[in-house]
Amino acid sequence: MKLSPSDLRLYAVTDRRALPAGFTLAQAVEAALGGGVTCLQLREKEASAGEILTLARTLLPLCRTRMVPLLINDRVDIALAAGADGVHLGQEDLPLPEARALLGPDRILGATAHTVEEALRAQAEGADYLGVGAMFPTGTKTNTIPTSADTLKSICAAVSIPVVAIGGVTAQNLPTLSGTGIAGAAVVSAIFSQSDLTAAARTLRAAADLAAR
Ligand code: 3NM
Repeated sequence: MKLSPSDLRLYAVTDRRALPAGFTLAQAVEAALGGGVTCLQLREKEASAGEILTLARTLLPLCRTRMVPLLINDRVDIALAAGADGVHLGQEDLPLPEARALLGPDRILGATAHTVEEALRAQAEGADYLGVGAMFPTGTKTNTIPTSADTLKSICAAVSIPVVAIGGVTAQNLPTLSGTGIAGAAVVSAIFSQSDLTAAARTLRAAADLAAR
């Protein structure tokens, strides 16, 4: 699946620890997809490789039904084994050139960047899109690097690949990022910790449609 910028409009990143009681991840993802999520990243930091593979194989048909790309956090090997659409890699993960060589030209390669320099390097090394953050305070990830809307705007202007904002994004604060040039927003808790995931995704999708270029 080749990435189009509109696929990044509302990018949901999973975290089973955030789910309301009684939800399986598959149920939560199905509900979120129903609210207009356009891209899904499987990010389960405490799961084993085998568990992540099983989850990926469970989520892939749900995503395929809606033509939503499924990306795997950190693990090129699991993405390939599951037949997922690609990966998202941080600055500490497998270097992008090696990841691109393993993935081939057609799978999606996403990278995290915090500066214009990192963004340009990631683009040169084969990234299809960038995640930039943390834009707002977040309790979901520790050791985030606070990133300003000005830096986000500079990164969007410097690269030709699409950029998504991540970190503490909500439907309330997303409008403050309009005009930065983002293709969309990536969220964990603003969807996956909500009791009505479909409604939460729908509200965020409307905000993302307004804030994206
Ligand atoms: N990456 P929430 S912040 C996975 O700054 C991730 O690179 C970040 O979760 C970064 O939407 C983050 O609940 C967590 O704030 C985002």
